[in-house]
Amino acid sequence: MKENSFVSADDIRSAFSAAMSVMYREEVPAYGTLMELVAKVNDDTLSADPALKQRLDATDSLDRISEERHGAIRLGTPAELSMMRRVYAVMGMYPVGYYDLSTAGVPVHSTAFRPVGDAALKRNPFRVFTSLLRLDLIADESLRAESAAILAERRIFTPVAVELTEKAERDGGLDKADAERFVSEVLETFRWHDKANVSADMYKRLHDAHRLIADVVSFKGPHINHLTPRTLDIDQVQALMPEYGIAPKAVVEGPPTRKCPILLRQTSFKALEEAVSYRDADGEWKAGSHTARFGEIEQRGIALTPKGRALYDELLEASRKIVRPAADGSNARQYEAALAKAFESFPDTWAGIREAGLGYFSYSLTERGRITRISERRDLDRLIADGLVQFDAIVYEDFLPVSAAGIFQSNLGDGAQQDFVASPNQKRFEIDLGATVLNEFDHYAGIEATSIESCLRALTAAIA
Ligand code: OOG
Ligand code: NI
Repeated sequence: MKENSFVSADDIRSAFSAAMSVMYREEVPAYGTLMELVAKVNDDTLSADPALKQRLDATDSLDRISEERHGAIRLGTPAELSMMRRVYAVMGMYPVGYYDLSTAGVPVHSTAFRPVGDAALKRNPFRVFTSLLRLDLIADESLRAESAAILAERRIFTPVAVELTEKAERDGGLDKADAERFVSEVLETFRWHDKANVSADMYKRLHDAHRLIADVVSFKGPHINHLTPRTLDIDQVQALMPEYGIAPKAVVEGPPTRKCPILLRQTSFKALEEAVSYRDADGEWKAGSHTARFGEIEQRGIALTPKGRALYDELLEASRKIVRPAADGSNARQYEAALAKAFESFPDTWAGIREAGLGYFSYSLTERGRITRISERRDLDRLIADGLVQFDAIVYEDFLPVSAAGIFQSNLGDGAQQDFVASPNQKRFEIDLGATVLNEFDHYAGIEATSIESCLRALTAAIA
């Protein structure tokens, strides 16, 4: 088969993300309502700010601004994780970052499968935050063994999805017909099943051990548990949710509102209680309920260097020492105030963030730089001061463990929080994954270094 008859991985990812959006809106109508609200707030924000509109028009695709940026699933076994990695690869999504959620009382560790190149991100940035259940953190040995046995029995991929993944690996891609089949077969893995795999008794035991264990072990597959469109004004969407009949989580996760946004801010509406049935030993179906699925929104800012990230972590920690956000929202205002206060010491101009070495920037030639040649390489600061080079923030495309924990917690029910001993195990995760994860800091540093190098090269190039 000729290579040029293959559909690009970016196009397969786009088709997949669109199909998932349609499916999830049907499955969770409140998510459709959230999408409407996001589209409205984005429209309002753009009409009120023509400069923003112009900037986004030049750098992003305005017509796709309100589309999904990410989703999340939770897997049960190493075999599921490694097969999932191969499936995502067909869509140009690769594991970036390692997140240990055990410290936050959630027995999983995770990575984000995402497009990595600039062009791929622009075409469609859809990512899936993918967690693997850690049965090793469950104290009850017999429950652990029973869970493992239940998980070993299930098949979360359709035979055709596996076959097409192998075909894509063998041939280097999929043609149009296969790509379409691939998308609809892979979608099956993410579908909701309201008939549990387990009895009501077993569900209760799993649920009592940890709600997340029940969510992973009790069902036929790793249903998508949320999707997340991009909003241009997260505070506004958070404030308007109740008017639209959806209940927001108590606080927005991440940094406070700022002039120069950093990292990632996110919030969600609380997971809904949904009807499910359990299969009892006598084959009878018994009615019950399960709470797992929700809708989320995100707003992204600049990627921070290790130094910037350390400062972020320190300030977040400091503000949480003053006010820890209560699940019922009763101290949300105090928390916001403490957060804003703590972050006063984080520079809030792009130049200030750059000078302090807190963020990653992409450098390019100014108009003057493009028509200027210099005889030898100069210091970057000097080139900026001379008006030859300009800098733009590199957007953070990854996740934040404390925020992710907050999202997990508020959607697992606001009740008792459980403690595990912190036990990050990236080595184990990578063995189970069958690959190493890309270090996100190295990645951003590489983008920055490449942009500097190409400015210097162009400025010192011989004049043609
Ligand atoms: C994933 C939670 C993490 C985020 O946006 O930080 C996440 C989950 O609940 O499975 O999606
Ligand atoms: Ni999320």
